[in-house]
Amino acid sequence: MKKTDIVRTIIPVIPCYGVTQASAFAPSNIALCKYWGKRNTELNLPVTSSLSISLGEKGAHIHLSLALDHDIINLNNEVVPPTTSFAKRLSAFLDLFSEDLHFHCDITSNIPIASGLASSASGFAAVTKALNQLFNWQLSSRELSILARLGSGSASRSIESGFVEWNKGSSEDGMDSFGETLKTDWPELRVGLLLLNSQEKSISSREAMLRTVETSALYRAWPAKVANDLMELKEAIFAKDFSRLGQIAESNALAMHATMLAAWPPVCYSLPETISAMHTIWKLRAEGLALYFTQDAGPNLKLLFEEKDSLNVQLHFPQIEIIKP
Ligand code: 2P0
Repeated sequence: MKKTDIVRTIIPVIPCYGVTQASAFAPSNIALCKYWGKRNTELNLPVTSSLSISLGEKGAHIHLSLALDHDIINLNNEVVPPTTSFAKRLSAFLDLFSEDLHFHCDITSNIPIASGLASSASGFAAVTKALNQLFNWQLSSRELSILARLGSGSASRSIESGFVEWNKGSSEDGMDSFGETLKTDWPELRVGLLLLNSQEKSISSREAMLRTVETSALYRAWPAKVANDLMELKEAIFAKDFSRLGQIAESNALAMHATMLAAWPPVCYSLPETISAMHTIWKLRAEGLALYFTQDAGPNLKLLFEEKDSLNVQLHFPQIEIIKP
């Protein structure tokens, strides 16, 4: 099954013009229980479900209009050369909706690009929302999440906000694999972006995921770990049990990185400064500070804590950017 089959299922008439330009915003999201591994690489269908928290006003704003003869992509007011992998992926995504049309995409991300958060998730989700307006498709959040997933898996969790669970689904066409908000909030929760290194990553998460699934003996244990973490994480969220949430999120991230270390060739996103920050966090926690971390496909950490500890956390990590999700 191809991506275009799914697009045709969701959008029967292509294209139907709405307005001549459209704007949309989608938040970035941080997974507390990670998506790592696909059962279908064409449709970005995951092996496991995952759960994230969206980052409030941090994310991608997009302005979309029709262009004459080729796609024009600007990121933070700079032209993205069409030969870059980001431009190629975005153009391929736009082509799913109409090969005859071209688009002018102005993307503004208000999150540090080097943090690994200005990534594909909020970008593809925002583009999907803007297309929905431009062509007046009037799609539901579920349909938008399925379409955004075709651009990037984690984008399925950036259509809605708050705590979002991406249910892996089981159908072959992935029509039951989309993100949905949990009906609860947690105003005291804080995420701190800890930028440790802004070098470009040595291997894309897409490639690293594939390699892990294919070669890592530890990956066999991953689906059971996720199923258990996901269940406990939801209990912790509904019970507002912060230390339980922190513990599960940190353990889940470390287990994901362990599966990558066991891949061949090994994938190691951590740098010396990453490990050093982990030890500082563990030391502070042993001294009584309720501080946890999660790590994605890069060397930077995202700290998890509650509002009441913000000053204390900032004292130990003056460079963090604190986000109220
Ligand atoms: C996540 N990551 O759950 C995990 C944790 C990175 C580490 O989703 O190939 O850019 O486009 O589906 O969504 C990053 O992978 O990959 C990711 P594709 P994506 O947030």
